[in-house]
Amino acid sequence: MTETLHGPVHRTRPTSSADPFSAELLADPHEFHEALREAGEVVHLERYDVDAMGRYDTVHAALTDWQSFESSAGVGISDFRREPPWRPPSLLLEADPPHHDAPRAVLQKILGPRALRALEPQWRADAAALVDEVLARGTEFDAVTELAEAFPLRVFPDAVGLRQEGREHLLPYGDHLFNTFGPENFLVQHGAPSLPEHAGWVNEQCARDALAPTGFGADIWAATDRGDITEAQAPLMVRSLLSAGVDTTIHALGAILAAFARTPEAWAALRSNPALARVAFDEAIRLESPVQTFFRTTTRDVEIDGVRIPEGRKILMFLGSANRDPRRWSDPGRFDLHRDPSGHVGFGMGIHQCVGQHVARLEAVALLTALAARVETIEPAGTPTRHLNNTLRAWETLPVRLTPDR
Ligand code: OVM
Repeated sequence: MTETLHGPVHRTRPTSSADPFSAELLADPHEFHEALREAGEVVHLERYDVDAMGRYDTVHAALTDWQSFESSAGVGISDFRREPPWRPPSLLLEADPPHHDAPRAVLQKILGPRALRALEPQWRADAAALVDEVLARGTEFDAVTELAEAFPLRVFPDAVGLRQEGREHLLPYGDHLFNTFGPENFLVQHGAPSLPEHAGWVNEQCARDALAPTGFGADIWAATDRGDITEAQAPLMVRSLLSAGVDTTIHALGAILAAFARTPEAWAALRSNPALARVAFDEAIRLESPVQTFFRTTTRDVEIDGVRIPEGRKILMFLGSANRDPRRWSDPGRFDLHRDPSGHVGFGMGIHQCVGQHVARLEAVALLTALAARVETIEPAGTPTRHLNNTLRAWETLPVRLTPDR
């Protein structure tokens, strides 16, 4: 910003008439992301009268400044200060300190690396069993249903302690929830009629007596006995697991499998060094950013690159664009197991950074290790199709052909 005798000079921010929630841009966002990054640090999206950030440094800085860019007004386009939220706000995602801190600390422990070590042997065995079953049925199949969905659905609901009946509600609930962070477009309208049955089932599973005596759900309720959280908070925290823990990991696995299918040299590298599974997971999250966007809301007038953003503005953070910003990443569109993807914002950054990422990473490592031990090559067996969602980058189908080890 330049000071003059008349006071500060503010630049007007660049504008865009694009609709990032249109079918066209959801299916293929990369050119739009590039235009957004080139236009400037902050770009006005005329269509929704919100501001947007697409560069890595800008997105990273805003995500780590929760005092200026709050989550409590909702991380979707809807401003909770003006419109009532469609469900009680999440105590984690849609909260800020101080309210955010106790639920966060409790979940961080329950979902942390130390706690997950107890689950790891079983999850690795489950992954091996799944891969054996899939290969016994044939070598050409849809990797979305047979692997990316099948594995999380095999291990995660059990780990939470959910009953068997009704688990089919999990995916449509999550899909609709992630649509509702965007505008009320064709995707939200399509999902709205069946929402009550899915949300009804999900909410019922959050009660203490609906959950198994052991598992993540029971662990959350045990925290009420210690007084770490209240009994009113527990069901909403279980709801967070069921909201954020299913679709996200499924689409992350889809992203990984798609990346390997189109990058045979990466599969060969993983085969000769299975320890690359961890970096492959984070590199695929960077490359595909299963969660593409979240909003923040300014709590004060902020100035970025000479542009003043008033208090109370919704800012759309393009995580997927930041994760492919050539200012930060060399050859960003390449799936490269020899780069260091750490620092990607695919899990967010700062106090809200994904509390379930160790769960997701363990699921991915277990599945990839099981596949790498049994499968020589993985290749496309047809054209994959996109599943459109206002927030998630997802595959609808991912036809693959595997060559099993002889
Ligand atoms: C929650 C929640 C829901 C959706 C996503 C998310 C990515 C959290 O209910 O806490 O984080």
